[in-house]
Amino acid sequence: MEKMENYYQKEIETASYEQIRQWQSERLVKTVKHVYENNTYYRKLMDEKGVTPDDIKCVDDLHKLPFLTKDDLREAYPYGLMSKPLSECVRIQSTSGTTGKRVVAFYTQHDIDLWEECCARAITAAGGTKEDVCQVCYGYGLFTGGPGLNGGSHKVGCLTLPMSSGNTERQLQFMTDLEATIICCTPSYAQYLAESIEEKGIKDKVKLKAGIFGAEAWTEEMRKDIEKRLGIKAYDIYGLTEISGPGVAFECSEQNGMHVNEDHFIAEIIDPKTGEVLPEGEKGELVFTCITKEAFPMIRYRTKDICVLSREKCSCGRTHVKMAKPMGRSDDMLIVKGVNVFPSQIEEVLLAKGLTSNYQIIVDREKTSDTIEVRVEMTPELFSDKINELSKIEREVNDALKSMIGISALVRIVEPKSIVRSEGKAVRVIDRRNLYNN
Ligand code: DLL
Repeated sequence: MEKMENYYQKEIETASYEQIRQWQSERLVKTVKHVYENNTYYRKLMDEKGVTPDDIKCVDDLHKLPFLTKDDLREAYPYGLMSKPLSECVRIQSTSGTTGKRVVAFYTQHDIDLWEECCARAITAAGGTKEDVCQVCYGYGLFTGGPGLNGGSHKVGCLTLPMSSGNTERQLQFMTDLEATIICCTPSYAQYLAESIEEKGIKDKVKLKAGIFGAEAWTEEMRKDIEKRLGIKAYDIYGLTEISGPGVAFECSEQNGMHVNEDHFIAEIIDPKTGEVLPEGEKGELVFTCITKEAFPMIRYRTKDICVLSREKCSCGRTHVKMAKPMGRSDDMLIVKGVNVFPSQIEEVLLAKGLTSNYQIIVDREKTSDTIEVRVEMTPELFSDKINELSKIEREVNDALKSMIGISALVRIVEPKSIVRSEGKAVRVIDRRNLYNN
């Protein structure tokens, strides 16, 4: 039987490759001209590189343009990268960053409408319709998660529960009393909610069918865990404040990579060291160019997310390029004892060994030697059964970590619930070495 796929904007989402390229070319030319004429910061970057809007005739010319980085945003803070007068902007959003200056993004009403449409595509791809009750527990306010999915949910016509993050008691009360069918939050908070539902013994009152999870890295193992415990389908959603917020890319029924909304954003993969554009299928840093935004169109913005793009045909019928789950960040990758370590690799080992994804990685330096400690919670069942065997399990995890990442870690299995839960993004890594000049 052919599966039924729902689209929010079918013609756009299933357009031919040629059509997408044509939109991209036309919109890129227009955006570059708009930015050059209205944004002195970016104009200077283009002048320095010796490129003018006339050099940009189609999407193949993209590589001629200079990159933008978070450092540029900091330098141009707060208004330097705006391409519309303040009087035409209606909103700002900002990153949750705790170091240095925050990133502030500006939106016209047109920018907000398009952003919300991107989120509506994601909700529809997860099976959302106007019959659904959509509980949004991403933070509302400066963070883009709440406002973006709230707007998308309105566009789809769902009854929207604008819960924001935190207050788990109240989340569960609304979830059960109003019979929420779709939930939007970070994957780590979804696991916390699942834990609380099990504790309260209210699983039979939960009517969820789908969840839209993003804003932080999560593994396939976490997906399986969340799907099983909440009895839902768990979909990934990706985005970043600089480019708009959630909905830059979203997962479809295939649940195997996220379609980039290519009518709004051009994706490239570059070698993070040389800046050279890499061919499809190669792993590198993800770079986005906004081609429909007015107030804050980032051109060739380096995300620092390490990723792979694929144009393989997708069974959902969508034609837009897919990005894999980000595999780490070119800037949050840990270098411990000279070895590159991604927290997601450690998580994979922990879950494969039957431990939970409630863990913390503590990196420190004793004299000149790096140390890495992995604290991880045991499941409640295993903890009581195996309390005498803890050191054996710790050794086993250590061995598995050694073969995965190539270095020894001090593994400490701790009591269930002893690692502080987050209501937003989980704090996975504590790097006490302070190797960066913040
Ligand atoms: O996290 C936007 C968002 C909100 C996305 C809600 C999805 C859902 P920022 O706070 O600016 O924006 O953080 C952006 O978070 O560069 C990635 O490193 C990471 N990230 C976002 N989504 C995912 C994901 C929002 N699905 C940064 N998987 C990005 C892995 C993600 N990492």
